[in-house]
Amino acid sequence: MNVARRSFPAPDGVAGSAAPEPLRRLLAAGRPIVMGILNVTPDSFSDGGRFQDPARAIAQAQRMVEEGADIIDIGAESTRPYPGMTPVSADEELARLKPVLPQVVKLGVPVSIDTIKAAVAAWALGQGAAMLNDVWGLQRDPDMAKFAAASGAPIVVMHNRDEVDPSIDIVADMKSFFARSLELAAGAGVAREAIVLDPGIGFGKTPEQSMQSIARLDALHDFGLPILVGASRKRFINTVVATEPAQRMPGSIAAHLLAVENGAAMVRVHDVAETVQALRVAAAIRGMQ
Ligand code: HH2
Repeated sequence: MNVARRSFPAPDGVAGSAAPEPLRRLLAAGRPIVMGILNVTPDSFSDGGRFQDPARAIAQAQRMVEEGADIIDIGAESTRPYPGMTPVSADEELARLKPVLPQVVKLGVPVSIDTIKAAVAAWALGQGAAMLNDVWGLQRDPDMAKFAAASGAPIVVMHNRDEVDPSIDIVADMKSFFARSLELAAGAGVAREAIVLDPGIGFGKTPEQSMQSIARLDALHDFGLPILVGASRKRFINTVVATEPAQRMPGSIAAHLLAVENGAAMVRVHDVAETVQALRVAAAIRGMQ
């Protein structure tokens, strides 16, 4: 492994310098970007219910900013990659976001909106959110690609599957999924430079496939786009060391450090201070080589 090899800004073929703001500015920092997770949901797998109260949610966002988060990713529908998620209507999602998102925007760091619904994305960008995060990679809501194109906002395109299939090569599956997403994006007029790819750790994958996604992240560099990895507190960690979600911060950090070593430009995390410290120490040691 060699962190210097693929850290952003990458030398060739990666569309960082032409990316729309705030992605261009974030990538230009030349260090891994930390996205702090804010779930204003009753049922998220690790922090469900903790930040349903708007005042607590805003305080958590403020805390993550103070701890070094570069972006705050707000989600109001649990996308939990486990059985038992409850889909919510756009109205319910908006009702959860309204008392929180505009206040988080005021904190001064870019806000991304974690939604698969174009209507929710549109509202959020209207309130000052700066980035889209679609855990179905433009392949669920047919209006998402059109909206992303019209807004010009950067968008995270995440790999997902309806069914887990332990027999498939998950990296090959991801590559064909992303090829389809990029086709949809191009067809709707989304600039390629606006796109960030995400292997979707835990989504439609066995724990082994989630780990392979990080171990073989290199394969995604063929697309020449920045990569986001979100391993925070996910279930694959429990298969290595039996733990409840709240106990998985060390495993999450290990996964994110390896993801960055393998070329991730961004990591999506619950534990911002700890992750920032780990990334800085890893970079400082790399700097001694
Ligand atoms: N993971 C979750 C939600 N959104 N978005 C991206 N781009 N990548 C991810 O890996 C990802 C995501 C699931 O984690 P969390 O938000 O903590 O839980 P929940 O979806 O249950 O709210």
